[in-house]
Amino acid sequence: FERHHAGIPAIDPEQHRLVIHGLVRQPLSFSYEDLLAYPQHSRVYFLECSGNSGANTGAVAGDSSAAALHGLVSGAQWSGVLLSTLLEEAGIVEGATWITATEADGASMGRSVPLNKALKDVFIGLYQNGEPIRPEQGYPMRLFVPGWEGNVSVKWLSQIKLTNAPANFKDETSRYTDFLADGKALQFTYPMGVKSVITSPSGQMALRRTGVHELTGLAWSGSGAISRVEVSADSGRTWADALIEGESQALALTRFRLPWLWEGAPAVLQSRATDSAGNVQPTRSAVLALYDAANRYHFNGIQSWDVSAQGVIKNVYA
Ligand SMILES: Nc1nc2c(c(=O)[nH]1)N[C@H]1C(S)=C(S)[C@@H](COP(=O)(O)O)O[C@H]1N2
Ligand SMILES: [Mo]
Repeated sequence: FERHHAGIPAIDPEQHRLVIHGLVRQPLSFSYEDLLAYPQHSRVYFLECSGNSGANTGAVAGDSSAAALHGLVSGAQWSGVLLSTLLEEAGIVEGATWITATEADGASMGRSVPLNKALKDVFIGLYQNGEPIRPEQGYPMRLFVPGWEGNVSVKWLSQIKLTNAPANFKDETSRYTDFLADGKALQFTYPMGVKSVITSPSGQMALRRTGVHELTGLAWSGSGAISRVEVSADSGRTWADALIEGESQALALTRFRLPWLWEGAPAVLQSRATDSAGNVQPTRSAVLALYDAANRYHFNGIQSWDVSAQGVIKNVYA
């Protein structure tokens, strides 16, 4: 998927610079060519917009597909230069506790990241699936912040400033904050919650015959690897463990499967993921109880697909 707030800028990689400044011993400026010469770090990660699945916070369950409801997420192999490598070269000055990242598109986007996360696994993304990242994904370079809400992975990255406080950019005050029922809002809610969705069969698909069908879907978490996915065909009364495909990797999309015998009766299909930190995907009503009705961000409630006796599948609140 792609998400941009002000279109896709055409950036000449020869002219573009990444400047690292602020609380560093030596401010540095890097061209695209400069960064290509550094050791490249590669990992498979998911990237999810915090608005993903937000439609299911609405009062009425829309008749939508899995892609329309939950498709603001991608999984890819990302490669680039670890920020820790560049910060080591710049020299972090005592007292620096945050980095703030800003960009070269017209969106006036900026995000703040605590320095401990920045030094842990954040990198300057240069390649996606082995090719230079597409203009839509931030060519020539983007910040990539594994497991955290997609908005923090600032595309068309041009500046990183080390500071002793978050900048409180508009994207962390008027937007990307989560409204609570008491009129306050949560700021800096970075990791994406544990989530799963059955992608087949799913909304707007149909079962054309009775018999055994494979239930399959994707699970992911911003707090670790997926350790378990359970599936229910009776609206959460009983659950069975799904098979997790391959070795589940931290902060990456994980495929699950389970055979299911459909004998033609109405059913409600659900999946519930658990991550390696012990977080269990909550029900829709449990998530809604945490926030104000207007909140659309960080919705990770269990998805329910209604299967009619005719085999027609629809999004439903169960
Ligand atoms: N400079 C810039 N960075 C940006 C954005 C943007 O509009 N401008 N959109 C953000 C949002 S809201 C998300 S969800 C991710 C989406 O990344 P993708 O387009 O590669 O999927 O990029 C983030 N980084
Ligand atoms: Mo987003």
